[in-house]
Amino acid sequence: MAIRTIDVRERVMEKNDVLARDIRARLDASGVAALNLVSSPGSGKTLLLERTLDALGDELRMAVITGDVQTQNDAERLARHTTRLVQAVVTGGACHLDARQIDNGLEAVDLDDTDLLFIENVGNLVCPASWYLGEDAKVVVFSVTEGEDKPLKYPKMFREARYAVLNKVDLLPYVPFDVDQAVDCARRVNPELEFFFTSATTGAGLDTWYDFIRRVARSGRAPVSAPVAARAQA
Ligand SMILES: Nc1nc2c(ncn2[C@@H]2O[C@H](COP(=O)(O)OP(=O)(O)OP(=O)(O)O)[C@@H](O)[C@H]2O)c(=O)[nH]1
Ligand SMILES: [Mg+2]
Repeated sequence: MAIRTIDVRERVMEKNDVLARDIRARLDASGVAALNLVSSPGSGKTLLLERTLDALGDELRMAVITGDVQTQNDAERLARHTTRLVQAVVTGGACHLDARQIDNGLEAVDLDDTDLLFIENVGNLVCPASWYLGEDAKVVVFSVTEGEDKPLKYPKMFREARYAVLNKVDLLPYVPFDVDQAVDCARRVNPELEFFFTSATTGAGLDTWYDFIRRVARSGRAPVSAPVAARAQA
């Protein structure tokens, strides 16, 4: 008898990418840029978004979809910094967001009344790298307490990202962390990576980040990474 093997994972990913491209088309039609923030747990994604909503909420129309494995804590935190709806996705154990969840989240977002969509992915440096959500770009956030070699240990995430935020620079006097070495590790994996150096607590480096967010929101697009571009066009 012939044996038929089905690569379930591949099929699931294909289905995801089809839906993600549909999301991308809808975002494009409304001129909405989307940034997908990815990181290990606790690098500072939510605090960075809280600060961004505070700083730019009067000038830009920003929508947020935030994913967590179990709680809605991040959505509740973010909702205190915007008058707009913050969509919470509880993945119930899954270590990443997928396009279906973004599609559901967008049902409540008026894209014609939006300049920029932020997606805060589940804190995990592995799984979210494989999932295209229709974003313009992944922004990988990592912090000075995590070690310089994270890009080499989790290369897929740093390859998929177009932007890297090195956060918690306020802690540099207290931890042995070599910034040049970290940047070098990241650029060895992805020479295209554009860096921001921030402290979401003190505010250091945030003006440069805000200028970038303004540019992305006003142009309705952000330069994409090569892997994301390939998936968007497949
Ligand atoms: N010192 C310092 N602490 C920070 C900075 N940014 C975030 N934190 C702290 O780091 C902890 C985690 O921050 P979050 O913003 O919750 O991190 P996250 O990436 O959203 O975490 P998950 O959603 O669980 O993956 C909190 O206690 C923050 O106050 C920073 O720039 N400097
Ligand atoms: Mg968070």
